[in-house]
Amino acid sequence: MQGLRAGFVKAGSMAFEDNQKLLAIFEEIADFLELQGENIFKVKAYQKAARGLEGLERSVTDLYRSGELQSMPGFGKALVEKVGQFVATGQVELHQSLKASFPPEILHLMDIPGLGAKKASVLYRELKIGSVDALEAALRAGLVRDLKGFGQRTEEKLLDGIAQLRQGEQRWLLGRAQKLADHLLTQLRALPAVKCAEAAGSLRRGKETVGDLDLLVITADAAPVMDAFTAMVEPAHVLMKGPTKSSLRWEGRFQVDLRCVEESSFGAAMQYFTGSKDHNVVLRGRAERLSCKLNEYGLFDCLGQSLAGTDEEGIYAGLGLPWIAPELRESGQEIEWAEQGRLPIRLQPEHLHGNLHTHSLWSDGEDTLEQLAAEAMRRGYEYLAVTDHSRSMVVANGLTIERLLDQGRQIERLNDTFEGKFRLLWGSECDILGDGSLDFPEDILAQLDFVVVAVHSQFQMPPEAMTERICKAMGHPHVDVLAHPSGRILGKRAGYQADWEAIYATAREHNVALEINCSTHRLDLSDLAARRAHDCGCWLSLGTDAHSLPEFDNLHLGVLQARRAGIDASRLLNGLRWEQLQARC
Ligand code: DGT
Ligand code: CA
Ligand code: CA
Repeated sequence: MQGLRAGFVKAGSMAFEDNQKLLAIFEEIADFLELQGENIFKVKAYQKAARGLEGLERSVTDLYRSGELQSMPGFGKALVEKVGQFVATGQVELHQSLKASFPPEILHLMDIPGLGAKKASVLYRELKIGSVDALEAALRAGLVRDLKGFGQRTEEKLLDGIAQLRQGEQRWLLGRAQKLADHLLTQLRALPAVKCAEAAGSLRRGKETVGDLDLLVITADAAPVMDAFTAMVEPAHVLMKGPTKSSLRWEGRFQVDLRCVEESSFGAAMQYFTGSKDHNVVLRGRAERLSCKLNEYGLFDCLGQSLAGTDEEGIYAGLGLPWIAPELRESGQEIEWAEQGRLPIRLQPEHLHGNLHTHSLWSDGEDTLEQLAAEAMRRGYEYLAVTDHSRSMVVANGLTIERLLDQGRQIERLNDTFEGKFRLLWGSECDILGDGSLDFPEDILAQLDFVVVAVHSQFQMPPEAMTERICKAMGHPHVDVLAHPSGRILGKRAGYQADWEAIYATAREHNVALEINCSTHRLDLSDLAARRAHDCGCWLSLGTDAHSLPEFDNLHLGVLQARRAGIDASRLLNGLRWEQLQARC
């Protein structure tokens, strides 16, 4: 049994590593092609394939060998051939040749917030800039501001961006950190000496980015666990190996801490290492006022007798508090809520009855309407809104009016086959144009079941104009949701400047819900902004923005952000049952 289990784990983790490797290669090919000024559709094909790999549970190597890959959406002949090269040699020829034709660090340039491929390629062509350091030197020497399309403002923004990059370089997006944590925990749980393995730290709190992983294991025999853990990376990447604590750098960059604890103090350790620091400081102060002592081993009375430690509930109970969900342990305000019995209901995925932001093959998604509906039903949803892009989004294959109407007819036919058990909503993610008008005329929008509006262009407007633009868009009679309201891309692009209080007030006035976009890269609105919107009386909506079926899973990232914001299902559009939603929209 043990052997079988270990074998399974090995296969599972190899799938993870293979898929991640090829995913990185495809992403780099896309970046290189973009840098070369290649056709955007070619670039998108590689980005799409990379996204496909992200959600894959099986090894891409197995799928290739069994011939199943060929029938997967997004994997045309040319891509399958590249996968074949990867399976045979661990490399992709196109990737190798592209890489050889550029300086080794050039892609890192595009990690600078505010610097896309277009500008990076100008920098390379005109000034032979091929690394972040070289760009910084050129900016400081005043060489960049004279390039066409740059100027002094861009120079300042790029310097800012470089500073941000250096600061944020070490933090990973929550979705990515979770995948790594799952991978490591699976391997740890398979060790005979391990009774239980869990992640604590900011990951457990569901924070949008994670500085390092804090893993905890219950074991009576730490030595083999430390050996197995530190063997997961090359020796050079082991930062520290102690009897019960080790640290390593995953991919040479991202720190992972592992601590072994005894069962009798597991709850205390989970509490302590989940943090946040601020939350812990308040709890410790509370313990002191009760003449107790709280640390990572337990809660102790003044004589040093243990009062609690095995589980977290015991620690909180010993301090006279109900258990506080990890996502709320941030500011200290949650302790007041706990004391007053006002803790929010912890949102659960089962509280949600539908997905309200998805893309199909009709625009830039990977699945047919039938596939989207089947996936939604499999997940127990009552409804799903198909919200493909509108006509201005040419790069995303946005729908013309004619195609939109065609799609509507197809959705109607499909709905007939569901016999009322499930409902596809005919929707649109309709662009908000520069002047606040919408990309489809009102008589068209009036026909749709569900209208999501979003800004996808002219991000740099002055704040007053941006506020007016968004508020005007929300004032159109058929709008249901403002998608990814702030426009931020985590680690890459700050949200646009606007008067958020005015936007929340307008959203409330027009009964437009604000989205918590669940994409790993967005999580927009942020937890704090969502809370503020909630306090201003707005409704919210969790939208996966899924472009492929595995991305339906991103909903759980949105659930975590909603929990952090203290928002329960009663103020979420997709917390409504179908009849209620129908009555509202
Ligand atoms: P991160 O890794 O920057 O995303 O954030 P955290 O919260 O995971 O922080 P980390 O990894 O430095 O530490 C994990 C938890 O351990 C932290 O949330 C609370 C606890 N902790 C660490 N250092 C201290 C400390 O000096 N005092 C207290 N009370 N708790 C600490
Ligand atoms: Ca951490
Ligand atoms: Ca840590």
